[in-house]
Amino acid sequence: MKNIAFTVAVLKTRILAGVAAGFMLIGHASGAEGRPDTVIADFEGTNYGAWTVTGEAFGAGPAEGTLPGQMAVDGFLGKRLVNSFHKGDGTTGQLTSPPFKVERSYIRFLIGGGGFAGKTCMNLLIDGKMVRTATGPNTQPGGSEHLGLQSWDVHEFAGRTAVLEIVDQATGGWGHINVDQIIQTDHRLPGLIKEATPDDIQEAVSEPARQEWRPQARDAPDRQRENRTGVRDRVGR
Ligand SMILES: [Ca+2]
Repeated sequence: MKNIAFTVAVLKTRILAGVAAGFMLIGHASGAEGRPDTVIADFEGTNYGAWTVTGEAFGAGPAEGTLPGQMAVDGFLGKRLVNSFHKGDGTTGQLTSPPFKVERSYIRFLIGGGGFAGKTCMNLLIDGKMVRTATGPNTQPGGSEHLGLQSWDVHEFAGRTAVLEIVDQATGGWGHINVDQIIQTDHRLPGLIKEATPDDIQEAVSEPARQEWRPQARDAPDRQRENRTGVRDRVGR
């Protein structure tokens, strides 16, 4: 009996470890009512659709990845992304979304490029007033063109009409912004596991791993291997 109890204890430990690993992997941390995510923009079209564009920096439509003279861009989803490096860092401009209704607790997106507040950024406006902003990670020479996940808690704006602005008003080094895959979701970002409750873990276990929030390297198997080991291509052109 003792051996059986010991075996059960080991199994429980292993199951819990597996649950924790799976939980971190799929990042289901909200415990919300399970409303499906909605896509605000995936920037897969050849033009910006209902978004309005000003200036030269954003080009005529989403870029197919890296632009001439730019370090290799990765971390975006699909084939295209917003990339304001058209004609280099010296150009400026702005992309503005059509109005949309805030209908989930979080707005989540991929962002990279310059890290200059107010100058290389994406802003959320409610009634014309900026209520959230985000930048890329880079303010110094070097760095990386990798897009990373960021998220805003917007539950306090539920039901309100919002507008997104993607801004490039910087002209020096890292004077550009990259954005992709903007969604509304009830799920918190992966990485907030410390806030998980037992209900969250149960939810994570009861649902299959979701694929849509694993930004993939674009195509090349060797690039995917690099991503798995955390090494990024930092070679300039
Ligand atoms: Ca995309």
